[in-house]
Amino acid sequence: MSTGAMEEGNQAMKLYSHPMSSCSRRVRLALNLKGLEYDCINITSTTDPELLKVNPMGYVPALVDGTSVISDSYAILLYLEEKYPSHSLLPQDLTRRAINYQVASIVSSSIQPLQNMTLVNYIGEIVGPEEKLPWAQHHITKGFVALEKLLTNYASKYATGDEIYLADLYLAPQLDNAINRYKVNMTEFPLLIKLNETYNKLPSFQLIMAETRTSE
Ligand SMILES: N[C@@H](CCC(=O)N[C@@H](CS)C(=O)NCC(=O)O)C(=O)O
Repeated sequence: MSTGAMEEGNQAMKLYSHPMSSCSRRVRLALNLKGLEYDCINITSTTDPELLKVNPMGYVPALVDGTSVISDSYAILLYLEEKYPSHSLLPQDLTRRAINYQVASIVSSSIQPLQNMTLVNYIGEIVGPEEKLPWAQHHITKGFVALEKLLTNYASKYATGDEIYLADLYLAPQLDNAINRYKVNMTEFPLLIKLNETYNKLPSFQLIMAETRTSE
């Protein structure tokens, strides 16, 4: 049990989540890394009234921490970082910090929304089911080309150094989606493959990724 979580009137935080959601997994990885206890509420419908109360968009994740109700993984991660600074998600160096923001932004704005299952299924309906996979692969590959280049100058053990930072929390679930769900050809991305192998060896990451698999 983390001391931080206990400060809020002894109430563990609540995370509205789904095991297959890469956006939820980012937040779960951060909560684990920071050693914060939380109750995970698995949502099965985006019209669930309980979810709509905490996020009118009907998306996961959403976090309830005492009286604070926050949705959108980026807002949640920054909130957690400021409220519970132990195991910082951001490096001290300002350039490396900015690279973490950039990776987060590429994944959350230019990759994940374009391979979200709702959108991919919609593409299948309006264009044809055979277009679903090529659509997702195209958009993921475009983002990965940029990430592979960007991280060449910054990666070490992890994406931007020898510690796990925000960029890793965005990359790990996105790589998992790309490789295991959308069968993206990764031959152009040796650095991303190496990072993925590193994430897969981390017990806390393994646990969260394994839950994705068992819910499919
Ligand atoms: N920008 C939001 C995106 C949230 C989002 O797209 N969540 C997905 C799961 S990763 C979802 O709830 N999808 C359900 C749907 O598209 O109806 C975030 O980072 O939290």
